[in-house]
Amino acid sequence: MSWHVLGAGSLGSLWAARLARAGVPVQLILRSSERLAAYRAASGLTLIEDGQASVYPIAAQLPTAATPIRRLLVACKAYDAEEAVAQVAHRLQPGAELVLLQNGLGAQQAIAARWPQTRCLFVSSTEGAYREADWRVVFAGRGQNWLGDPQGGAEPDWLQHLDDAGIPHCWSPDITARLWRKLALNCAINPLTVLHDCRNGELGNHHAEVDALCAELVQLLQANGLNEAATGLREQVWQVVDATAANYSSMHQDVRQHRRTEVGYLLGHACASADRLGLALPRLHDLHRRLRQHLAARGLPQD
Ligand code: NAD
Ligand code: KPL
Repeated sequence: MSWHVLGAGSLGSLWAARLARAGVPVQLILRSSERLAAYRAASGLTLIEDGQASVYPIAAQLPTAATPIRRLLVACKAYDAEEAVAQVAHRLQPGAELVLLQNGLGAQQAIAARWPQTRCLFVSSTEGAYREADWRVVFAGRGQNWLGDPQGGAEPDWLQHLDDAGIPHCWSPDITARLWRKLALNCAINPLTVLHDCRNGELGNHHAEVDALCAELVQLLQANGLNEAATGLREQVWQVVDATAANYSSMHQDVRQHRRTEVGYLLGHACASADRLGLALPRLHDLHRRLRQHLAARGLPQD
């Protein structure tokens, strides 16, 4: 059975190239005939690993193609994911599997609720990739992919494809908690690096601010019934800050390159969840307000 990959950006290309070279059938779904023509002119996807470039002439099609979809890897940004799935929804077979690669939370739940006849699996990835140019992706950081079924279903047998393709993966029995923990880490680190215009390591100069955010994020996780995900959050935040001290966070890079951020699915999701639970988290709300102001001042979307 073919994998359809929706979103031939950084992570979508990284997954597609590795699956294709392992002999797993893959089809890319590109958003327009212009993009399809440009892709065909480039003769395929180029993946650069350890400085070595290889071209993968993976088949590509439009959302309007006639073939049915049974397994769809959704590799768009969180803010594009639902609309992108809507464009191929008429092709989804009953019981089709959607593998959702989005960071943060909110997009995955919206997709699962809108297409209840599908099985949605969520992924939390710490692999790193970026687009050097159209159809050229650099594999920038080895990591892990945690996959899980938020409904508690069993591991799919196609995890074997990921083994064959050398895509690191681990089945997570509580993927939603894992995504919440990553969201909390991102909320404690990323917005402050944007507002202070600093590398992760420089957050050491704002220790009290980070600690206070961690305390509210722990309250939020606990209020969501995620006691385990709340445990040791502050310590892990400082570990990540140390381990990535020289790096700029992904949100900082987005803002610097004038790209839309995924704030609505990180801090926005956290604040909306607190509001729904009637939980007062003034520092998190203040951070969200300051970040949105910062984005608006630069002409970037606030959600
Ligand atoms: P990206 O911007 O590089 O790629 C997204 C792709 O989706 C783009 O090529 C875009 O054109 C395409 N797209 C958007 N709408 C579409 C549509 N309607 N039809 C077809 N294609 C469409 O994004 P990315 O960096 O690969 O990130 C994807 C998700 O993975 C994000 O939620 C991100 O936070 C998460 N993530 C990324 C990395 C990374 O290193 N890049 C690491 C971990 C998690
Ligand atoms: O995931 C990250 C990001 O930059 O998005 C880290 C490195 C954990 C910082 O929050």
